[in-house]
Amino acid sequence: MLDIKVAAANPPVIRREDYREPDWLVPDVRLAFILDPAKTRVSARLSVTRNGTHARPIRLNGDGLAPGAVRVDGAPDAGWHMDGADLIIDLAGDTHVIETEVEIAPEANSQLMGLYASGGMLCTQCEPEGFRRITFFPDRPDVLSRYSVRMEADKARFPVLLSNGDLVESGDLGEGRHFAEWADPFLKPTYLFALVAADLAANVDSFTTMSGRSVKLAIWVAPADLPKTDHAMAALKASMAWDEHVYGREYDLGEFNIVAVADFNFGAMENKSLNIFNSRYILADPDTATDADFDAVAGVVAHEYFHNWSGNRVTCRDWFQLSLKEGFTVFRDQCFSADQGSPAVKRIEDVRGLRAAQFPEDAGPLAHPIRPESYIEISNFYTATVYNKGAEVIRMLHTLLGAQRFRAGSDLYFARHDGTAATCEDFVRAMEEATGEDLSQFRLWYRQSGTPRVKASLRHDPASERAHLTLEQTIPPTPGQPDKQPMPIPLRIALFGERSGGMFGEEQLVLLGENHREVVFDGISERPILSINRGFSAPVTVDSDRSAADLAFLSAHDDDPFARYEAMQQLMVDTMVAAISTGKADHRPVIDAIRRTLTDPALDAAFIGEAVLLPSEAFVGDQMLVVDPQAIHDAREALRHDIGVGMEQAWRDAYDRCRANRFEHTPQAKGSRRLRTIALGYLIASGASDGASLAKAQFDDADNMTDRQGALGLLTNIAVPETDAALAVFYNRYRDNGLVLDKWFTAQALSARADTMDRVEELARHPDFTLTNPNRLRSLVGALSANQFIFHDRSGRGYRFLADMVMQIDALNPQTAAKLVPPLGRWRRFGEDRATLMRTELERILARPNLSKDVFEQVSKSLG
Ligand code: B3K
Ligand code: ZN
Repeated sequence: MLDIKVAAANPPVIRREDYREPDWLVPDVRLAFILDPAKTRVSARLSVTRNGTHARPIRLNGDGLAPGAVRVDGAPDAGWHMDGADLIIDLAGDTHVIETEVEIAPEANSQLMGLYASGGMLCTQCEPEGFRRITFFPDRPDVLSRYSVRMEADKARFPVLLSNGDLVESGDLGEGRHFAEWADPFLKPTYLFALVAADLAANVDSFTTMSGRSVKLAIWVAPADLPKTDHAMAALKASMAWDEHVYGREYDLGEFNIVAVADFNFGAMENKSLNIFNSRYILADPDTATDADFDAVAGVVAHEYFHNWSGNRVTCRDWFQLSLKEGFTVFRDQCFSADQGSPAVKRIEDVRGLRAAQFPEDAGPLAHPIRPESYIEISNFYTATVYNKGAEVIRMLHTLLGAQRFRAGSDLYFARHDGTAATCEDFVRAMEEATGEDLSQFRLWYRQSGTPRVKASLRHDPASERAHLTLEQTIPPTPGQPDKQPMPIPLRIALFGERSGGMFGEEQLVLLGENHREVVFDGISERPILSINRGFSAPVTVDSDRSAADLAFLSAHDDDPFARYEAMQQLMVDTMVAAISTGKADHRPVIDAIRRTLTDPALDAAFIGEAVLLPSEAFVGDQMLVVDPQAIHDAREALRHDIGVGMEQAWRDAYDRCRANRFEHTPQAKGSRRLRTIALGYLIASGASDGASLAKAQFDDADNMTDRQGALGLLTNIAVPETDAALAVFYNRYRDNGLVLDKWFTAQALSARADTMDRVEELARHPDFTLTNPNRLRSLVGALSANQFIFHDRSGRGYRFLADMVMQIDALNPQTAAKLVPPLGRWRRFGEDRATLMRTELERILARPNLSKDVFEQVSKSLG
């Protein structure tokens, strides 16, 4: 395969407003693959039709392809030429048949886009623009085709040949070769095409749909991994039932295949009826996967399955509409997971994720609306904003319309746009028309970037028994958007009586649609305490004038579990920020609130675990004007120490209470495991002399990965002899399991120990470290940049390390390299010394010749 490098100097900018319908459509395509890792021959037969009245030629996108043969209606001397990497053909009539042949080398494909080799198998990844690395085609999501695919391969090496749709025929070809032919009856864009040639075994099961059809389900993995696929299979069946029950959506083909691969740029891919997964989101058993891993497997399996309707049956017109399928599908998978387990804990986890990944994006140089206006490289826009803020926007619609009316809207959307490529506007319009609601102002959520801030202050007038709530919204300027219009912000609000502890009346849904609004509450007979943005009803930051005592009150009395958690978080953040800015720390209110939560018999362990956990150092940094990583670390450690010392016995009791003899995969047992390691963390923070030995004992005795990894994480954070012993045991036990070895790298990269940077640099030279496996890269490089205290060390070593990595990885895999850039782009949030060091590294990257457009876009925008 030719490797055509895009000159990064001036890559073109693609704009949403420039959208134009495709000039040519491809209703039918036949692909034939003669598969071989070193040299695969791809023959394509495209039936094309002119779209509208125009005289323009057809543009078939290519990336690194050289046309071997080009025929039009069977004639070999067609008039064609190359325009850059694309093949252009002049066509006289309105319908033609184009045939092309190319050769590609999957084993040389280090980008993991297109057809590539991973662990001895061949597989594809086409979203967003990988199909053009396989064959010449109008590679855009609004060209929908019916596919038939023929594969030929060596039978011993690749006994399993899969593609989209139904298997039509298969058989032997002699000389150790065989073939398979697949046909997909559903129209689909290129990005949903997939094939797999592999030597794998399947966990096979079936699901009977609501109309009584039986669907064959298969999860394909290496034979030794089969026992680790039961959880994914159960999640798949539960997702299929859930989508029928909650959205009325039934699966539409006779089979559904999932294939797990070790080298994958992200989580998984929803190719029609042939999902391809990063193996970390399929394989799970108690010995190798934590409870969080189990949940992630179920969540991603559900997400990809739900795409069959929100993404595949109705796809995106262009890549600016990405949130149409991603935001909606994340919302769907979040609701599914909430229904399967604890809705309160799921909501807390999702909001924590949003705040950790999306809020900083919205506050930095890469901020963009959930429907971006322009891009250089679309792969850079698979972001927390498009996915997670996108999901919050759909959730707000759900809140505003109510479940029933939302369902009427989604029914209309699916009915109206089935089999087509749609837009975000189509979705909003369907919601509007099905419910009669005017969503004009709501559309601003699609256009404006930045996290709105809502200032809330409550005034009580005892004489009139009235409370006045003043709400003000501001939306900070973001790149390209200096001024903002007020957005409609749905806020679930309640007032509690300080003395009685009870709620006044019912919770209200207040829509803040203007810059300033006043809400009056009558019959407020005692001093009220404000509970606002309950359930995190809007993705905003609330500034309120609630005192530590008010927050402590809510943390004990609020009936909304999210609000209760939130009050505790706010109390903790306020305490740390006050300690940093005044130099004086009053830890008492936090300790008292934690004690009350820990010993409240009405609360379950999973919720308690979330509530008593301190916000991360990064989150505290996000609340400050200038991030001072050292001061934040010191303040948080001091608070952790005092919580540990002040409640040592309570932590010991909780630790003992949560001890189990045997692993069970139940919500209760899971909650206990979570709380147990958190309790142990506080015991260690207290400086208790037996902390390290308790952790080592937990590590040694664990019969599951949650306890083992929990203990390892605590031990790697402290300088004790037990640390290296545990790391060595862990390494030797799991050295042949890539996914678990990732945990070993991550635990060390997340450590707060002074020698962490030395270790990370050493680990980058470890024989098990590789630049070609994205999971391994993220486990070391991604984890380091999430470690605020170490990454932002004054020396700039962390920045230099990251920049070196980005440059090395870019030469192999631009998409994954570009994903590592954003932490350096946060330089404006830090003091001058750090900002200069970070900028220097960004400039060093930018100066590198042959930079991909992926990294160019991230770095140039980060420099601003
Ligand atoms: N749709 C894919 C993501 C593709 C990312 C390409 N850079 C997985 C998902 O969101 O379900
Ligand atoms: Zn998705």
